[in-house]
Amino acid sequence: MYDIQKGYELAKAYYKELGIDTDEVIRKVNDKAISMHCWQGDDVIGFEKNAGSLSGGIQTTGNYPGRARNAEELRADIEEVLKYIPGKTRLNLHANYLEADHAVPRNEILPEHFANWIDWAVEKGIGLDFNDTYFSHPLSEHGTLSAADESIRKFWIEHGIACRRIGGVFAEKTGGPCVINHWTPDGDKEFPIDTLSPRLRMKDSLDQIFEATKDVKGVVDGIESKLFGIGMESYTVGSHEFCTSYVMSKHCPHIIMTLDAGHYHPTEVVSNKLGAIFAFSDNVLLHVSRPVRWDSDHVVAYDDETKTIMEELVRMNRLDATYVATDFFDASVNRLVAWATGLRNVRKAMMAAMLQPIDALRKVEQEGDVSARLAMVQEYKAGGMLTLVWNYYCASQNKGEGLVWLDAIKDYEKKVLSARS
Ligand code: RNT
Ligand code: ZN
Repeated sequence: MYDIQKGYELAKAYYKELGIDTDEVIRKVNDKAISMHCWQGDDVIGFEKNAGSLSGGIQTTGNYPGRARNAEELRADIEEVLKYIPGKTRLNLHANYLEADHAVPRNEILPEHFANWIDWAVEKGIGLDFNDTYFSHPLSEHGTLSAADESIRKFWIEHGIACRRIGGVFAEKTGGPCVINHWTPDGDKEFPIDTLSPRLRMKDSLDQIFEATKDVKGVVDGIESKLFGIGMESYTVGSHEFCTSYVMSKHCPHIIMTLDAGHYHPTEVVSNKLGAIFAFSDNVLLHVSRPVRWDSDHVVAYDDETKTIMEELVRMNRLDATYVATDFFDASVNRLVAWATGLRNVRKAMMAAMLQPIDALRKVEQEGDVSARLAMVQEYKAGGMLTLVWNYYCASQNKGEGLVWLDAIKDYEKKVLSARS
């Protein structure tokens, strides 16, 4: 490896000329929390005693050996992968990752079913976020919060209520806030005759959940929209317009929009929406993901969209106002490599956004010098000396510069993962 310290000094001098303090950038990048999704570790299966197969229009493909089969294995994998993910990392749990020695109906889940997760998170100093699980369940096949069958809808309202109560305990025990994401797969393969009634029911269900849990403290609620799911290609109850309208109509600081990078038309991008949403909302929850032709939940790449999302947030000065969470599931590669690659990419994109002379760019724009704006934006696109700063940052955090971490995870695969059937 080249001299990392020397490389950093050179980069520091380069960025200083652009008016950028790299030490300050590193501090900011390191302090920004990213909520790492637990479900990359076991292909979104979870640990319910009566767990069925994954449903709800989402799919995990691949059967790479070494999947975590229980919560202990998942926690061990998370501990391992966190060694190679620099910066503040939270853990994002789904309701179906509960631990109990018997099958627990989803509307009866309690904080005690997450006691091991809470103890572990407190011990490690990791913040916990949460998700209701409205999929992979026999009662979710004909709608959940929008179900026409009132007893089924009630069941899922009770699930939502139970989840907000659990989130409140997460916040209290781990020093919140706990961000809960509310996503329902409800939809239809064909275009329905009645597109309004399911939405009125969904609206009422969400209202009931919030009303019944208004005493819960420390919870932030993201409402996640979607364009379509597999098997529900024609109609989604929780569409972008529905969720945007719901959030905006509530005028409630803790109810915010969740924007998943994979949930829009192929030419529609989240980076292009953020500015409009921040004109009306103080906070946003991001699901950083990567769609390939459809909402395929590929591992987050260091691609234009991930970089542009971070650029937008940094330039608008809204990164702190954004809850950043990852959401992808790839079972075709080593699951820890997938996690580390995706999480490192998110943080690297943040760093890249901060290593640009934003004040100078803003100045030429304000002066109306559109030619200089064009030339400057292109000049800094190549990334300057990003890798030199990134490697120094990873090395100084002892999180593996370059690809050092890859060998370490391969070693874990040999020693631990390969022993799993
Ligand atoms: C599905 C949504 C949702 C899920 C997780 C597992 O399309 O993106 O966020 O990925 O709840
Ligand atoms: Zn998502």
